[in-house]
Amino acid sequence: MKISVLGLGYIGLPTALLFASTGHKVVGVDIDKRKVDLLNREKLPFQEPGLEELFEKARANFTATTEVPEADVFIIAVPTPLKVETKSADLTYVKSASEMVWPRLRKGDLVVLESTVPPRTTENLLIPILEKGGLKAGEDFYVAHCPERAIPGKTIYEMIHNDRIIGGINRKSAELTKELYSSFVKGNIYLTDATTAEFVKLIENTYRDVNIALANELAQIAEEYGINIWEAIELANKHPRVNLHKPGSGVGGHCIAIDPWFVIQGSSNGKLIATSRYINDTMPNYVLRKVKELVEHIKFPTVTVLGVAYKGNVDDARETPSLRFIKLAENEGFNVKVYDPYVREFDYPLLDLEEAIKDSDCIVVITDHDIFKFLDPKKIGKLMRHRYVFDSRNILDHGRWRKAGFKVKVLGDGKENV
Ligand code: SAJ
Repeated sequence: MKISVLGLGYIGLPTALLFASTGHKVVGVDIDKRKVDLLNREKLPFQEPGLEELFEKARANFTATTEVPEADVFIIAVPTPLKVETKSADLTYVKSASEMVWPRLRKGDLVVLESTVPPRTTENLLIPILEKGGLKAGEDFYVAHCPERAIPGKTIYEMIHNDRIIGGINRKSAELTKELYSSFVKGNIYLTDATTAEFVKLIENTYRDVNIALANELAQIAEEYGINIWEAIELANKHPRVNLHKPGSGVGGHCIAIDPWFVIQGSSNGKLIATSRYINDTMPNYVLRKVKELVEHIKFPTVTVLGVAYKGNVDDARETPSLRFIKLAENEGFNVKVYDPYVREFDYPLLDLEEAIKDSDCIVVITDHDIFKFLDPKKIGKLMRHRYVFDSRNILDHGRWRKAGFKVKVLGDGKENV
């Protein structure tokens, strides 16, 4: 098959290379000329475990370009960001990619939308554009939605091994897509209609968001009762049908903090989902309130934020709760210094550890990087002006920090600051 993949980002590029590595001829298309040039010079535009090796295997069957060529299959894997003002999907890129595809469509071709989209996007937006040339979807050419489910950091493994949901606009579209993806997918492939597939992808992430919000609300309630939420959750999860998630400083990333809005944007329901978004989005406010209690006697305190990645052990700071925390803290007159050994690009200067903790009054752990567990509180304490630490992810060895003279507060531990 000749496959054209539109959008060579975190999902599009690995997808294109997986198809190429199984013998298909793949042309990757991106509007970013710099990225295209880089790929044609055999360099990768970003890092992901296993991507180098995959590129090596796929190279003979892969080229990149800025123009959509004729092909048997078109896969659209462009971003669908959130429009912040309206809390709805920005479908500009899906539209422009489809506009690039229709002039190239021939009878018998297949178009697959991989991008995460609100329900009915395939039916109401994609198909009308693709039919502009006079060919009829479902008869002259085929269309399906095949959302990715891979987690950053394990993208390639999960693309191959996770189960897939494929939603066709008719049975033939779904079956053709299944046959195609079977060339590298080892997980089960389940077929449904396009709108259901769109919905399924979104509700998976909504499930996570709502459950994290529940954990965050319970952490705040436990705090009021003087109960340690971490112990309580561990015990509750001994129940065979309970799986409470972890509380923390909030939810970031390009999926879980966004997809729930796509579920409710076209619905008159969605109170629980919107409230969950609100709870998770305002966790940085709660963390700041608790930090303020900790350092209330210090005038113009300096706090050190540990971690700006949206989750532990990754270098990705998109939608990170740390940014909100920092802005709120600055508004309160705090001096904020930031340390994250993984993240390269951020809105605030990223300092080295020593600079970040020097003369600081309080350390605030926002991201659960494993590396923070190995910090030496004795050494750190010596550099600080006051020894306070707020652990929003419950990852530090608190006994050790207390022994080094720190006052330690853990989110939702139900204790006075000890
Ligand atoms: N978090 C908590 N408490 C928890 C779990 C996570 O506060 O108990 C926070 C994390 O710190 C992070 C955020 O939630 O800020 C999301 O992290 P994550 O690891 O749960 O998810 P993502 O965004 O990296 O990837 C998700 C995955 N979806 C699900 O697990 C349902 C992945 O499978 C999807 O493919 C991906 O979104 C996507 O592309 O939609």
